[in-house]
Amino acid sequence: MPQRSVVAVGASLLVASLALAGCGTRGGDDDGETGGGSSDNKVAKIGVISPLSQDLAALGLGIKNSVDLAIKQANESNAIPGWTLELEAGDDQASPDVGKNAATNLASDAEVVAVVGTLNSSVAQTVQPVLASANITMVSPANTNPALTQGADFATAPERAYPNYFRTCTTDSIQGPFAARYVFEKAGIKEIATVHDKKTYGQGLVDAFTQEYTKLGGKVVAAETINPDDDKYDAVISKIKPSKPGLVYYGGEFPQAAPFSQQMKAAGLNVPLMGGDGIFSGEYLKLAGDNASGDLSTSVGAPIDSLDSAKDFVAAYEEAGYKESYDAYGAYAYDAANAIIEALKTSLADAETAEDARQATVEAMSGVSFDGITGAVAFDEYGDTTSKVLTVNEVDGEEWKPVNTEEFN
Ligand code: ABU
Repeated sequence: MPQRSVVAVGASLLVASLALAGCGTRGGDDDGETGGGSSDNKVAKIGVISPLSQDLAALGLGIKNSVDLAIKQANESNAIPGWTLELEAGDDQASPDVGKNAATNLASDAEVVAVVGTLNSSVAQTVQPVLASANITMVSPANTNPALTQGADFATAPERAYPNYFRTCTTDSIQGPFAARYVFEKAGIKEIATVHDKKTYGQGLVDAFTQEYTKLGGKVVAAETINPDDDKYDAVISKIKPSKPGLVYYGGEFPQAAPFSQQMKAAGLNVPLMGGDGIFSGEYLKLAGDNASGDLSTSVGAPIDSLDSAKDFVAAYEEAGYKESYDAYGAYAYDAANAIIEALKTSLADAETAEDARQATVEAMSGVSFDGITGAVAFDEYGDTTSKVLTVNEVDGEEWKPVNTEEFN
């Protein structure tokens, strides 16, 4: 689970063997990590689009590192004979415009056949059409807004939005109600306030939570928004406080949620802040401070460190010596990369070039099905994961402690 400390780093035999495997290959990604494989091989690149800088970099770097690990392991095992896979990472800075440029750059590289990303649903909205028009497969480990797969009318008339888009995380149509049921039924909190950051993810998550919570009989006593560029929230907190909510449900990410929680408590609004997977990061713990104990988040899937299936990934990630934690989405990014690699085993088999294999990769993705480290990896008719497991986590001192893991029905 995300903790305050970064995953331990260290030199290792694995890294040494990977470095040897990389001798004689061309390239590697732009930060000098090697791809492995044979020098006679053709090259196919898997792109990453995620925030590698700015305030969501902790999550974005965990995604990039985990894809890097999957690529290195595939090359080491010669998973696709005749081909060497390389990573090409683009920094979207969590900005839709920057993300669109990163997608355009990757699409113009004929060796790019698929992309893992994005982190932010709002960034996915600008990246999806660019990659779709280039027939490049896109697999997000983190986007949870339902419209990305099922279209704007996802609640009433779902329709596949893009044939090339898939995700290994569940959606907010499940995450919001899952959180609402926990708050109303398990925590017994019958009156809450909501706050969101007006972004695609935050607003959609609060809408999904509110719909289920009120259906259950809960009352929303205040509904406010913040500006994500602000860092002082006193005005919003003073509007919420007199309504005496038992919890504040926050839609958005940790860089704003953590100071919001801290400022709530400082203003005497001593109730838990609860958010979605966008606050489930070790960075939340660092930023929210000592009074965050009791705050809650949901996260997609079961806790990674509780899964036997993820033990080898956790060990290999630590062995590889990445500076940053795999954090909330690393395991899902690793499964996303391996889903792409499974599809590439089919699409690259008879391809002359990576570009030739783009459309065949999109088509092969629908048939991908394997036991990933997060559970079964497969996609439904919209490109959504078939997994509906989520976890509620509670801040307990210096860590997020899982308190309830369940499959959503
Ligand atoms: N799923 C949480 C953060 C990423 C997003 O915008 O969907």
